[in-house]
This record gives sequence, C-alpha cells and structure tokens, in this order.
Amino acid sequence: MSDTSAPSDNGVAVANIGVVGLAVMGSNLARNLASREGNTVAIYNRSREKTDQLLADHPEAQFVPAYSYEEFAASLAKPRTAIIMVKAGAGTDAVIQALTEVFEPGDIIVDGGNALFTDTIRREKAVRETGINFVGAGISGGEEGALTGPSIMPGGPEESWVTLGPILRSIAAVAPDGEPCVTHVGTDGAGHFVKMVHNGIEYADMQLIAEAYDLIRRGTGKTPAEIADIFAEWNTGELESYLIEITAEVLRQVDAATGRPLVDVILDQAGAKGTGAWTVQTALSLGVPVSGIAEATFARSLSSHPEQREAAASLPGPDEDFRVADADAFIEDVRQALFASKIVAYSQGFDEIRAGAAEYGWNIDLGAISKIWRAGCIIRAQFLNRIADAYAETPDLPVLMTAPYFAEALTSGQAAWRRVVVAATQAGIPSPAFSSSLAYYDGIRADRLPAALVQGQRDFFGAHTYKRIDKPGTFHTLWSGDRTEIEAEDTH
Ligand code: NBP
Repeated sequence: MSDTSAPSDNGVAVANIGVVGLAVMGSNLARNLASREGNTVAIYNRSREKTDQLLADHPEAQFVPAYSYEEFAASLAKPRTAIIMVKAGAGTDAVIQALTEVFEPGDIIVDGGNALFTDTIRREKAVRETGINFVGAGISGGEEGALTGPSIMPGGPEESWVTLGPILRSIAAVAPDGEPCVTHVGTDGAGHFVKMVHNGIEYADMQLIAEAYDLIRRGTGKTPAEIADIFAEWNTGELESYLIEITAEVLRQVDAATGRPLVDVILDQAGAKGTGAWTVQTALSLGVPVSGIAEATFARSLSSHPEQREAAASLPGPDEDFRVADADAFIEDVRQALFASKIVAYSQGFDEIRAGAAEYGWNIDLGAISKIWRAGCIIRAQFLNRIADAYAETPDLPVLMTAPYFAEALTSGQAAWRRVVVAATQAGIPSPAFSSSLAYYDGIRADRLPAALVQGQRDFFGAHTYKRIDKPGTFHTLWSGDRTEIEAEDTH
C-alpha cells in the first residue's frame, strides 16, 4: 500500500492500477488490490455516491478517487492500467469508449466483467486500432473471491501481460502448491471463453450434486441434515470440492421462521444469468457435445416453468413408491455415479475449450487452465490436479476421460453408475445429467453407432451422400428405381 495522496491534491499520477465500476465486484476487487504490497489504486464510478462510500468505508485502502474519466487517467502512472467492473453489455462499451478517449497508446484496459467472448473479440479489435491494449479477463469466485483472491482468466495481447501479470498475480487466489490462480489464457476473447466454459461446467457440477441429493433423499428417506453428513463425508475423498462442501452447509441449514430444513422452503425454480446458455450455444456452433452442461441448463429452464409443471403434474409416473433395500449400498452407488458423471462433464468442458482454441486460433494450455481453477473459483477441487496431470502427460489428449486416472475411475464406477440410472428411471426420478453423461460415455466408446442409419436417411431424403467403410469416396444411392449406388460427383 502507498502513502501517496490523490492527484487532485498534487496533480501527480500515483496509482499503478485503477478500477472503474464500484458495485459489489469492483469495490471488493479494488480493496483486494489495495491490500497488496506495492499497489496504489485509483477508483472511479459513474455515480459519485459509490466512490464516496468506498472511500469512507475503507480509509485504510488509501484509494485515489477520481470523479471524471480525465481525472482517473491523470491519476494513473504509465502505462495506465484500468480494470472495468461494470454491468456486462452496453455499460462495458460505454466505459471502454470513455477510457479510449483519455488513455494513450500502450495503456491497458481490462474488462473484468462477464462479457460474451465474441463481444471481447470485437472490442479487442476496435481498441487495438487506437494502440491501447484491451484485455478481456474472466474473474471467478463471486464477491468473496474478488475480495480475498479470485481465479483470473485473462486474454488479450501478450505484451499487456508484462504489466498486468504481476498485478493480477498479486490478487489472485493461491492454489495449495503456492501457485497463483491466473495465467495468460490466449489472445483476444480466450479468457472470457474459458470463463464461460468454467461457468458451464459449474452448472453441470451443481446439477449432478442436486440429482445425487434427490436420489438419496427419495430412495432412502434420509433427512436433509443426514444427507449433509453424507456430503461432508464425500468431501474427504475424491469428490472433495467447494461445491460438495457448500452443499453440506446448505442441506444442514434450518429455516428460522418455520423450523424446517431450509432446502424444503426454498422455491424449486432455479435461476440463471446466461453463461450456461452461452456455453451450450457455443458448443452447438462448434459441434462439441457438452450434454452434461446442456442438460443442467435445461433442468434449470424446466424448473422455472411453474405453469407447465402444474399442467403436467397429473401425468402418471411409476405405481410404486421408490425405496431402496440397502441404503448404504445405494448411497455408495450414487457417490460413484456422481464421480463418473463429473468426469464426463469436465471432459466435455475441456473438449469445448480445445475446439474453441482451434476455431479462434488460441494457443490454450489446458493443463494450465485446470491449475488456475484449483482455488478462488466455484468449481475449485482436488480433482483438477488430476486433469493437470493428464494434460502434462499427454498434452494433445483427444478425450480427457481416457487419461489413465479417469479411465480407471470410470471402469470401476460404471456398474454403480448404470444401477443408479436404472433405479432413477424405474422410480421416475429425473436425473438428466446422470443419464446424459452415461449416454455420452456409451456413445463415445462405441465401436459402431447408428449414425450409419442416419446417414442412410439423409441420403434418402436429401441426397446428402455417405462414405463407406470399405473404400474411399463419397456415395449416393438411387433410392427409387433400381437402387444402385453411384459414386457422388462432388467427391473428386
Ligand atoms: P453490476 O453488474 O450490478 O453493475 C453495476 C455497476 O455498473 C455500477 O458500478 C454501475 O454504475 C456500472 N454501470 C452501469 Br450498470 N452502466 C454503466 C455505464 N453506462 N457507464 C459506467 N458505469 C456503468 O455490478 P457487479 O455485480 O459488481 O458486477 C460487475 C461485473 O462483474 C459484471 O460484469 C458481472 O457480470 C461480473 N461478475 C459478477 C459476479 C458476482 O458475483 N456479482 C461474479 C463474477 C463476475 P452506477 O453505480 O453509476 O450505476
């Protein structure tokens, strides 16, 4: 922390970093920055109140306040470096425009909001024209992470990393091995792309945990508090993660007003801010099957249509109530099914990053990505070390779940996984993430798929042609008439 005073007092550019946007994320990030040795933080917010409030609440941070973009630019030492933490979308564009008018070539503008990566690509291109560096940085960990140490996924030009790297390393979460959870992900939109997939994986992980809870509760009759103990126990093994840990806390919580488990008084309609949908939309464009993430996103949508759910509530399910004979054995099966499905969800997510990197020309180190998610972010887990190991051993691994550690876990867990999906299906308990993950597993490992029949159908109605297993070329069958096969003309 510096003991220098504001430039409005003496006209000197004293801050090495600035934050624009002082709502919950920006103010916490500014406090985090100010608490690190060597940082002096300039702050600016569109409406003056938030700036004054932050100054009043945290004199220890010795912020350098600015009340105009000109004052903000004047308070920053060169190259000027500013992190924008405003509402994603039009607000971000407005702030970038204002900063480009007061910054100079070589300065750095960082967008730390949740921007769509294609917006970041567009913005980076436009800002580059001015000679200013633009960095889209995914920041994960919510308000607590912003204050104490988030996982940071910056994209942007390599040269910006020279100035920005040490600053971001100073505020990032620290993994158990001492490594800061930040790396230069790749150029332009790479950072926001990776943050988007992080959030998609988070959706899948949360849905899988919710399905595990539902199956145990309905299959064994255990109370939320008893299931909290099960999750706490799971958190000591291979499932150890922040999401499992907080699930135990949520399930243990009792509602003060009613005395009932809080989970039973929370309305069962899950919200979403859109990053799950972006992950799935992008995966569809890239042709990457992220079925676990997609089902998790759809499960939230399904839950949020009360009028449809009410209309469908009279449709029949299985006649008999679901109650397992051996509760302990079933719970262990669910644990194994959860781990297997989780491996699939992460494998699919990393597949999307691999495909995105190929499409957009980013050189993304997948092992480094798994490492920066080990602390600070919502999906932080022990398990991510295994992903780092897998990519360290085989950097061009085509499918993450085929790495030895994961293949062994799937081999030993698959019987339990199938039993759980069968039980859920027979009991009429929705388990879209469990069952779609298993279907992906069976699809990707299959020797032969019915895609051959789909190709036949496509050729029948649309002359879309097909390839054969026994000779090269592209073929079309004359389906009416004598049904002979001809080699399609566009093959050579
Ligand atoms: P919000 O997303 O609620 O945005 C509020 C801030 O945006 C205020 O400072 C507001 O200024 C400013 N702003 C707006 Br709105 N339009 C503006 C404009 N045209 N020009 C200048 N400033 C403008 O804040 P947040 O929840 O702190 O989140 C900040 C960013 O971080 C978002 O992109 C969010 O998606 C991302 N993020 C949030 C979380 C989280 O847990 N909340 C986690 C990870 C990432 P005002 O005070 O003058 O209205």
